[in-house]
Amino acid sequence: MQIVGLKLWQKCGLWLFILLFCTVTITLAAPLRHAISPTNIFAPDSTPAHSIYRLSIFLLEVTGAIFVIVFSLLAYAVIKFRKRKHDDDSEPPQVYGSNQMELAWTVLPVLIVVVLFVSTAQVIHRVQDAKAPDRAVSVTAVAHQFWWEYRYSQFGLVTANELHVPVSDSKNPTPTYLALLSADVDHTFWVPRLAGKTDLIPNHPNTMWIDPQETGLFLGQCGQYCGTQHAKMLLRVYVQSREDFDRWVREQQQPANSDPSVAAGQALFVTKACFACHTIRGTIAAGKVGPDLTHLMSRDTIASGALPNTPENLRQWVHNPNAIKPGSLMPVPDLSDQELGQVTAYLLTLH
Ligand code: HEC
Ligand SMILES: [Cu+2]
Repeated sequence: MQIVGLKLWQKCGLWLFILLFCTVTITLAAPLRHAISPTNIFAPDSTPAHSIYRLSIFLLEVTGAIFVIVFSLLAYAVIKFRKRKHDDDSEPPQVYGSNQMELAWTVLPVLIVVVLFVSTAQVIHRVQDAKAPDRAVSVTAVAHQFWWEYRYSQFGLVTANELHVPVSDSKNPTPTYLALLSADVDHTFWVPRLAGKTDLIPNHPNTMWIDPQETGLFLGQCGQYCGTQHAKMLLRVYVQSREDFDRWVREQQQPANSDPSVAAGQALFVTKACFACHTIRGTIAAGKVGPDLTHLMSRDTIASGALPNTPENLRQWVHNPNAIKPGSLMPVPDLSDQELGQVTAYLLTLH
């Protein structure tokens, strides 16, 4: 095949590029479904995510087919009718007013758009209007700058940053319905393997649901720029077997441990004003500005997934939250080294 105006090495380069592009695309796309990315949108694990995944594959197929047809016709015309050496430079025959063709290129695209619209509307309806079965777990998720509060009213417990839900099997579905609220600005709940994005808007309750079919940890991220530490407002969803979930609920329902050996730290929690922002159930601390710390040590991470929950990190955090999350809404506490040790020791008993 000849491409006019290009030198031999340029032609070879062009073909090589096309070949390479195709190979890379195909090899990347094949294992995409199974890639072990915890936020892989091509590995859905919950009904809403499955519906969205199937819809996007359908849309990709339709638009991919259009691309291949249009591109092949274009390539055919460009190559077949290219300028040749012995052309006489006269104007080719001009064609005007073909009703058939004009109808075809108006009606076909309209039909395609209608099909895409209807299939999208169906998925939105199926996800949005699904009724919660009786066995559903309901959780109120409240987004704060820059962390998540989870209220399980039916179990009388509150936790933060790590959402626990039971696994749902298709014969006996136990989906989790989330009421989404915001304490300040607009945030978005987005765990790609479980569902699409839904915003948490002040004074405008939204809802969404998930029915994860596998146990494990599913990760996500606040999907809406909500302030300086938006990037460290991570989502962690722990999907557990029913027994594990029930055990977790029972543990979380307990009031906080009270360990006399850390009384000094517990007293500092009050005198240093921590209690004004944090709740520790079973003590006088009932603040609502920061995360509930009743069972702090049952969590794997602190500061909304920003750090693993280790004694060292906890100490660092209480020493200076701003060093870890600059702009975080926890003020730097005024603590001596000894007091810092005592407060941290107290926190470490909150299992
Ligand atoms: C003005 C309110 C306020 C005060 C006072 C305050 N905190 Fe906080 N605290 C917060 C906020 C808000 C967060 C969440 C920060 C984030 O993740 O962006 C937080 C997070 C934390 C966390 C991490 C919790 C988790 O699960 O991620 C710990 C531990 C903590 N605070 C301990 C303390 C201690 C100890 C004191 C007292 C020395 C204290 N806080 C004083 C508001 C406060
Ligand atoms: Cu956010």
